Amino acid sequence: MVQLSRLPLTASEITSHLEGLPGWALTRKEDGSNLLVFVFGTFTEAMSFILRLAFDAEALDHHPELRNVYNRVEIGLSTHDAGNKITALDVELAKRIEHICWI
Ligand code: H2B
Repeated sequence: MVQLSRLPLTASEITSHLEGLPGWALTRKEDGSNLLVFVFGTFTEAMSFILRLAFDAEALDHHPELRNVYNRVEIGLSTHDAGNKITALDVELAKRIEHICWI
């Protein structure tokens, strides 16, 4: 099991991590969530992506907020234990999601 801090990151730490995660943005500042939207070719492709990322979420014991409409997948990241702020766990999951995404 990966041990990562569940302490909220500072605004400058988040900004610096986001530099290495193009497309990700801090979009809902009131709860600290990070949101990324992926648009796939088909519904089946979007569902395959969700299923694939479930393995990384389980491996980290850290679970994204997911929303799917047809070929579109929205991913929200925050750490509940840290008052829904962004922590190193969110950054790690975002990096793993980037790694597995094929579009
Ligand atoms: N997912 C997210 N996004 N935030 C959490 O704080 C969290 C989680 N906590 N998945 C985990 C599970 C916690 O409930 C277990 C007990 O480790």
